Amino acid sequence: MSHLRPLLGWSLSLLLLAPALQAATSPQLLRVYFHDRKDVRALAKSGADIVRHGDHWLEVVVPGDDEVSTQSTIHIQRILSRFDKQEVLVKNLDSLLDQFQGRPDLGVYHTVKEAHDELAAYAKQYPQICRVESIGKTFEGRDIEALVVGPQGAKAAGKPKFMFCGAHHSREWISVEVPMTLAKKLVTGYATDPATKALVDSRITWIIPVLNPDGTNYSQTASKMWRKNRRKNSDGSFGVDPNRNYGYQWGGLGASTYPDSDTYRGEAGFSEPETAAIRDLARREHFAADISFHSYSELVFWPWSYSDDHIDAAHETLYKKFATDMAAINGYTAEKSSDLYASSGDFDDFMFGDTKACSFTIELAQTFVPAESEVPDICEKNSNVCLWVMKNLEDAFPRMAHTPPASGTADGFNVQVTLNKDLYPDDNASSVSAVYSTADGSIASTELPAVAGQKAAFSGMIPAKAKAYHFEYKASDGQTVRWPPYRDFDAPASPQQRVAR
Ligand code: 0X9
Ligand code: ZN
Repeated sequence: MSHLRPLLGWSLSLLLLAPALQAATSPQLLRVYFHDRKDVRALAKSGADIVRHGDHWLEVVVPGDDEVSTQSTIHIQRILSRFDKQEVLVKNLDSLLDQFQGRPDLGVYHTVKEAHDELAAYAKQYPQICRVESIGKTFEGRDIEALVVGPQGAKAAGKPKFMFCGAHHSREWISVEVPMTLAKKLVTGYATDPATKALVDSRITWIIPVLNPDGTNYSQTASKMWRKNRRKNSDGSFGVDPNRNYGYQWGGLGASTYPDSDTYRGEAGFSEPETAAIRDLARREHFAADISFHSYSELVFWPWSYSDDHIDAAHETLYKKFATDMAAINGYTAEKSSDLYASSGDFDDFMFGDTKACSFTIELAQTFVPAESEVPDICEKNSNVCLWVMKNLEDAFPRMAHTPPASGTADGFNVQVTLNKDLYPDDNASSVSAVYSTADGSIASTELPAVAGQKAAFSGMIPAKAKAYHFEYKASDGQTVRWPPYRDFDAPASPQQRVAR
């Protein structure tokens, strides 16, 4: 058919599109085919919600009249008419949720209240290992609730922190279920599973199952395909897309300026309570790694979203490896977030770009609200991805590399460290301290001088009385860097083990 396109493409596509779109009072799911990625970019820019893609096709939600209207929908329709073939995959997306007709408890899905009640019950039953914290209040006065799992009070100091959240987008109900499953696994597994206990005792995990409770409640009770939050915009329309409102590279590609669009970016970066809450939390807590769950597409994304530009090669190599490892657990595909289209103001760009967290977005499932029977499997696999992140990414982007003790005497053992100039090209230090603790609990340190003729390498001997050690140096910005950030290395046990092999 491709040779006919120049003649027939436009008129044919307009004919095909017209009836479906003109009559659209319910949200529809369309599949459209493209040849030129310029059209995809234009579609993303128009504020269309592109949910899934192949090499030459993509699936897009065309909003219903009762959700968003006029301006943005007309614009989306105009761009869609450039695509030369379209299929209506789901004529009325609301009907996906007919399975919950007359079931206000939404079956296996948590309503917002059920999710928050469950977090409260965990905090009551397991106060030694979790608490509920509100990280902010929404327009409708709901708390944005987090379950903070791990040692509480003073015992929390110095532990690596992780964050897992769902429901940036209201209709993506499955994204609530994965964080809820993780919460359940951590708090109920504590008493019965030694590996879970070890993980909970050594880490702080912020679980925010419903980041956008106003929108999620609206989707669950009123307008099923609702995506955004519930801000009342200046033009009388409702909602800002929280995943276009983060203040890192806000206002660029793939985010709409139309308030009634499903991807409306808001009036300014962090104008919304949901994104401001995450901003304040993340800047305060300094997460090592995090995941934001969405649906759907079965993808694991790494930054950047805002641009086709790549992050530096050293970080990207690691991101790609981690995302691929995660995708091996849930069976999804790992890709750079902007691979099909760029979208600005999103969560993981902010988390990585501003706070340096190793941050991912996962698109769960093959539809917004999978059948109830599919939910346990999705939750099992993806909560396992969270556990993998907690186990493996406390030091995702290490500041240093360490050559383990290779030689020693009765007096001590030799160590060598190298600054990780690939990941941190600006890092410099004139010397590095090895800080060690001894059997009697005292702490001491010894200076490791630079190795002659080598770039950013330092070596020296740590005394035999050391039991555990880490390294510290003053970076060029005057900050003291500790590496590894959250733990110590164990010193070799005996002089024999310190002798060169
Ligand atoms: O558009 C979004 O915010 C996410 N997709 S969704 O269908 N759940 O709305 C994707 C976020 C990642 N960004 C890009 N792929 N550009
Ligand atoms: Zn989403």
